[in-house]
Amino acid sequence: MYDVKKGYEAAKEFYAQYGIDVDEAIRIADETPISMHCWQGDDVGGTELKEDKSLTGGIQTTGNYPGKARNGEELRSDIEEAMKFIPGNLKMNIHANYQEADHFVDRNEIAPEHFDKWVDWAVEKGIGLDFNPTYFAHPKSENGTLSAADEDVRKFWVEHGIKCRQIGEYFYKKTGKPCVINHWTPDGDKEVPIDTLGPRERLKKSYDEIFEATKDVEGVIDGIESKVFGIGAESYTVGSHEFCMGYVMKANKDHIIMTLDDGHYHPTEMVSGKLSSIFTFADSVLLHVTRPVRWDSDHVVGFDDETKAIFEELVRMNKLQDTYVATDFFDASINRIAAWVIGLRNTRKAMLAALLQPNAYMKELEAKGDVSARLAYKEEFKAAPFALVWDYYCDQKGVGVSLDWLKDVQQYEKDVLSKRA
Ligand code: RNT
Ligand code: ZN
Repeated sequence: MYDVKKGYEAAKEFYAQYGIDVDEAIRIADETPISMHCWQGDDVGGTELKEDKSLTGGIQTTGNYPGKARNGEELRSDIEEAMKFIPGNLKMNIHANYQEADHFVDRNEIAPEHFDKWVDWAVEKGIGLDFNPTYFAHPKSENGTLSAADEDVRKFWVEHGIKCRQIGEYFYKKTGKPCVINHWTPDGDKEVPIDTLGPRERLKKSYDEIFEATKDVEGVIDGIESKVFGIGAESYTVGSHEFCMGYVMKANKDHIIMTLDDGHYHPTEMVSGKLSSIFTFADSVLLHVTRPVRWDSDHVVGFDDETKAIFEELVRMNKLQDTYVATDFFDASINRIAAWVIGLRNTRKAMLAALLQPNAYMKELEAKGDVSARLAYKEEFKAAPFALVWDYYCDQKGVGVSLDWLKDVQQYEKDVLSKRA
């Protein structure tokens, strides 16, 4: 191993030339919570006691890498293993289909106690819990959920949404940390329907009913997630971007915010390009950080241009502290723990990299109209000695410098994952 401390000292000097305080950047990146999604660990399968675990709703995991978690215990043990190598403040993000009742409980009947194993675990670790209604992978989700024309089906899912907000309040009360709930419905159509308005009016009505019935719950924030298309629903998505943005803005409630998933737009449309427009009208947003490859493929988050651009935008707008950052990817073709570690480390990396830029100075240059210097600075910093600061930070947190984590994850695979049928 190279001299990490020495590297950090050199980088600190480099950044100081541009008025950048490396330690302050580390502190902010370290304290900003990232909500780590549980569903990477078992390909979104969930722990409900039911036979058919097939994933529907137009999302898909591909790959059949051995060793996925088969129950809540295994999943939490895998999460703990991944967490050893992820620096900084984390929350745990679970889905309603990760309930652990000792018998089958349908989605409209879930209750706080069905999640007590997660709650006890989170409390013991001192971390917050976020939540997601599971409006998919269910026999009643085949012809729409919250927008269904069948009134019994629509009501069933409204009940599910209501239960989820009550459970969110329970998480808040138990952990002492607000619970961020994300509402995503897969509702859509393979062809453009003749009636495109009706389903949207019903989706609006359903959200209104969920929020009205639970208006007294405390400590819950609700993201409304839009999407452009899903597999099998290529032509029409009820909860489109315009629908969700319209809903959130019109609701005009502090707890109802937009969720932006960077896999949910046309391929040349970037979340980084949308954030300042949204922050013009809203106080906070929920981010689903993922990596779309040609479609909403939910590849493991990369330390790529768009991920970096998203965090640069947030830092430059001074909105990082007003953004709920959550990961959302599911790769079944590689070691699932490695997937978590790589994706979560990259998310944190992009955050730290954004903080290690001469943002204040570039703003000054821009205000003066010196656009040539602005570009020169922007480009120069792409090759700044960021990795030296990142390594030092990881060293300080004891999460493994560079690729130190890899051999431990491989060992865990040998000792634990490979023994699972
Ligand atoms: C689907 C959405 C949604 C899901 C999770 C599992 O396209 O991104 O957020 O990935 O709820
Ligand atoms: Zn998402």
